Amino acid sequence: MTVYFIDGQFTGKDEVKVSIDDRGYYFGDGVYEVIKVYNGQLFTEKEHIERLFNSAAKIHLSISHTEKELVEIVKALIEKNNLVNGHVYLQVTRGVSARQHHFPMPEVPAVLTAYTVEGERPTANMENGVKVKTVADIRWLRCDIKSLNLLGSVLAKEEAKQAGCEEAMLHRDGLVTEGSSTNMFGVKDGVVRTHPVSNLILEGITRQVVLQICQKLNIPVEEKAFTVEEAYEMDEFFFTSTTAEVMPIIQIDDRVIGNGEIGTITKQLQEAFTLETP
Ligand code: DCS
Repeated sequence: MTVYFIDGQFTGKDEVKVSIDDRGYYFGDGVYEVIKVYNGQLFTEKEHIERLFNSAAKIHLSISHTEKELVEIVKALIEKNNLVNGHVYLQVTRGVSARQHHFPMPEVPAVLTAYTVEGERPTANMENGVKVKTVADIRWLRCDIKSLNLLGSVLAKEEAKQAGCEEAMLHRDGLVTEGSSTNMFGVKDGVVRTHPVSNLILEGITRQVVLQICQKLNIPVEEKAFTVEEAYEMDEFFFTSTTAEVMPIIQIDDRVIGNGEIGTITKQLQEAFTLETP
């Protein structure tokens, strides 16, 4: 049975007790992270833990552990669960308090939950490419926070799934922002294009790794929003995330991208990304 970490203790899944009054349950009042594990080793954990603390600070939530303690807890979970390949899920909520919108007064401790999930690289999709569906981005205006409030993303992903697509490509005022749980990239005339970092997207860690790889490989990058129409006309397209890595997109709505096969730059980035992982 998977070992969980909750309320300062390691425990079996069946023994995990969550209060009905947890603010995560009532309001989605908390933040989370997903960190990938390859061959028993964490990948970019420093960046993920740092983003967790940044997200928490943006919602005025104080985590009752240090960054170092969190890494230790995560490493202990990997060991206790004998996790080889998969990911660690971490969430922190604003604690347990009778339901009222404003912050608990007096303050209550934040509740940290963490556990591991086994999973291999999505190699079939990485080799064949996937389809995405354009969906209006109805989320709030603080998408830079990795908040537990995911209803906008949940509805978008479901709409994409119903249409037989792997992911939703979100657009706001005609401009592509990101995916429901991924960052979106196009390639046009050899230039990699993606939405700039702002309140409208989550600054993905995989996005950062990919942009660093582009720099190393001398692939030009333009961090500037593009329209859905421009997306249809890209030579290549892909999305990135911790679990999806560099995922080629071969079709957006009913429009085939390029010649319907994985693009050469996408392939180059996939290969370089794999070399970065433990
Ligand atoms: N954009 C959104 C809205 C996300 O939720 C995520 C991560 C990303 C971009 C990509 O960020 P990373 O590269 O740092 O993963 N979503 C996580 C999730 O909910 N499951 O897996 C990753």
